[in-house]
Amino acid sequence: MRVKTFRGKSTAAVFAEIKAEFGDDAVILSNKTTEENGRRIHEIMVGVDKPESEVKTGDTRDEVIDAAMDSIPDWNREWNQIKGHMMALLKPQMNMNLLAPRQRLALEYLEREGVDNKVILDLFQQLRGNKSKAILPELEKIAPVRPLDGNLWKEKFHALAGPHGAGKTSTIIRLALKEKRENPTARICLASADQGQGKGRLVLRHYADLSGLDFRELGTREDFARLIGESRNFDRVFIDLPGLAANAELDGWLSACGINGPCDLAVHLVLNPYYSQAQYCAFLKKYKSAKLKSLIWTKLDEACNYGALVNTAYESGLPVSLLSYGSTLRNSMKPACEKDFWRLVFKHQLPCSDQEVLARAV
Ligand SMILES: Nc1nc2c(ncn2[C@@H]2O[C@H](COP(=O)(O)OP(=O)(O)O)[C@@H](O)[C@H]2O)c(=O)[nH]1
Ligand SMILES: [Mg+2]
Repeated sequence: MRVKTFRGKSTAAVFAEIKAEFGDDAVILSNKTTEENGRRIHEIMVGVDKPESEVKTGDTRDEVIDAAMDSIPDWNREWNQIKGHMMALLKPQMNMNLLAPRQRLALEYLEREGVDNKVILDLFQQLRGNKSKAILPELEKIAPVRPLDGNLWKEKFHALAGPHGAGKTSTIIRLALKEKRENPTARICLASADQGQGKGRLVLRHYADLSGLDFRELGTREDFARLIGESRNFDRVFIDLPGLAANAELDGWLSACGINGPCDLAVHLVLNPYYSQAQYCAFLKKYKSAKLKSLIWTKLDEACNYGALVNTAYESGLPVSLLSYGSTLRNSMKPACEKDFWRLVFKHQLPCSDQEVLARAV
């Protein structure tokens, strides 16, 4: 269906325009009145099933843009077909006989898990002709881990970014509780830059109060400057960033807050394993920044496969730092390690916290 928006001074005028162009074939999709520079504008969006060639198109700026927008889905489909054909051409070059049965089974498994063809081809290149080569070291190069454990990360400020509802606030609370448990004298500050309507800020404050942690609100650039100024009072500061608006990007946002410079900050991107591939691409673009240092995967318990973890590591070049696998705040998160990561991918086995291992042993 082609979709086109008509605008005019009165509904009658707009309908006349629609009738002149589409006759009785148009379906009204929306009809609204807005104000622009004090003038009322009537805007009607219609859909029509006629093929493009039968539809009269004009050449005003708006009409040209409308026509271009209409053809995007076709262009997308065409691009996907081209990619599919390219992969189909490359695939036969992947002579599986050059691999040992073990290597072949692993690649076939990863493909079924949703690991992208690009990654599979890359792995094939590394393994071909060397049947004794183990696949795991190659995979570990593609998806490295760097556990978010105090000692490994020198940065004092750790900010969690990511889409709304990804699990940023919960992860910050888990991180703070873990750090406090392991090091009761640590001076930990929780800071909320999420000033939206959601409950995240209140929840964070509540846990800070309950656990005797410092809490700061970060509403303005001055708040960020103040927090950085008092950083020597803290051993670790966890910052809860808001989900960014549709047209905002992390780098611009950090600059606006004055923290994109040489401050002691690592940002971690919190993601869930069941977004679409296009969505991951969009997130990696939106959150691209020199300050972005790792990927945190939450809601692993809600996924049915884990190819996305491998694909996102491959595309971003970032290590995985944390794995979270339950909606509770305790016993639901673990710093990433290679063993857990690949058990998750190959066996669908969720990580097990040290406390759980202990509890089972007793
Ligand atoms: N099942 C499951 N739920 C989680 C996990 N992590 C967080 N959640 C839930 O996801 C919801 C959104 O989490 P929240 O931390 O508020 O997300 P934010 O908007 O990114 O701050 C909450 O209901 C959490 O309990 C997880 O690992 N597994
Ligand atoms: Mg939140």
